[in-house]
Amino acid sequence: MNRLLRSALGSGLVLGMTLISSGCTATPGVSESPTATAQPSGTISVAGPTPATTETPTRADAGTSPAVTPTATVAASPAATGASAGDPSPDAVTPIAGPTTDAPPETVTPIYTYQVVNVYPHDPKAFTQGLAFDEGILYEGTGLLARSSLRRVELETGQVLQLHNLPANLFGEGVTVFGDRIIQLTWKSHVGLVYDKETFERQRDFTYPTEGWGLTHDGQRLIISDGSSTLHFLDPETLEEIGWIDIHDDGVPVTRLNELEYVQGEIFANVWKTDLVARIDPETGQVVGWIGLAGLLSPEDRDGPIDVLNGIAYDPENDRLFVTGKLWPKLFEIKLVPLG
Ligand SMILES: [Ca+2]
Repeated sequence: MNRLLRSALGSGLVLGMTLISSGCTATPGVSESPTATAQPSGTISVAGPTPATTETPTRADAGTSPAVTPTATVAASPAATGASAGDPSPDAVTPIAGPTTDAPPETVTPIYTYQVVNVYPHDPKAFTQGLAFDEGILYEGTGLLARSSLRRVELETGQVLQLHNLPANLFGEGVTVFGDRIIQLTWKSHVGLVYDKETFERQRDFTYPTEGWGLTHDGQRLIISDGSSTLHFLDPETLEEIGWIDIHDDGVPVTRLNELEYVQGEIFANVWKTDLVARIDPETGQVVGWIGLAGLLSPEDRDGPIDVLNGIAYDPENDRLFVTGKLWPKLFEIKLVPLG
């Protein structure tokens, strides 16, 4: 484990806050006002690599410690970050609590780091909440009130080829392309939007009871995250819920699942406020791997008001995986590299 951790840290994979040792330099963040919702005791929480110094933990599970701590990248985090549900408020900026020197837990879940294959420009004003790739084109949903949009984006240039602005009262979230339709969630409005893929004409709305965070599909079902450890499955035609699954690592719930992407039979989910992506078996809900994406942005890239990692898209035809973040100036094509 220690060898794995050292290797991970050395390669830019920065681990959960209870795993971060003195080798990690904290980057001060900005405080936010979490819209905290109590989480069940014993849930896993993961902290990212750019710790803030001003956030006050408010989690209901503070002080508890799950019996099983699952991966080298994820630690039960008694002093975990503050907000445990709800996406960032419009003025939220890069979050995360600081490192500790707690001893790392044991784990058996595989860890991956990354190799950058290509770097593309990304609109630094895009508060990315959803990302998808279809037939050579990126589709991106952005958030924030009065700034939310649906975009068709040229990968190579980052140029916005088509833009649909959401009504000012809707906070856009996850996006997926299903056939000739694009579907977009909203954060707290309980309203999903269905568009014609070509014209961006808003064809219909639908409702769901939870918050809306990430969205993808497996060809048969839409898959929605709501900020908890639960993923919901929707019928793509009726847009009604047909099932759900709880996501865990060795039995410990993994919360704050955010942007989603279905990749070769797995669901990839980035965990809000971290640089971690969970690889999830959709049949069992088990996390089968953790991807550490710390270090994608250079210090110069971080000069701007960048926010957290958020945005995974997959090109199945060419086996290309893309990631970006909220207000990030770059979008990365990466390949996964197993650690250990
Ligand atoms: Ca996605």
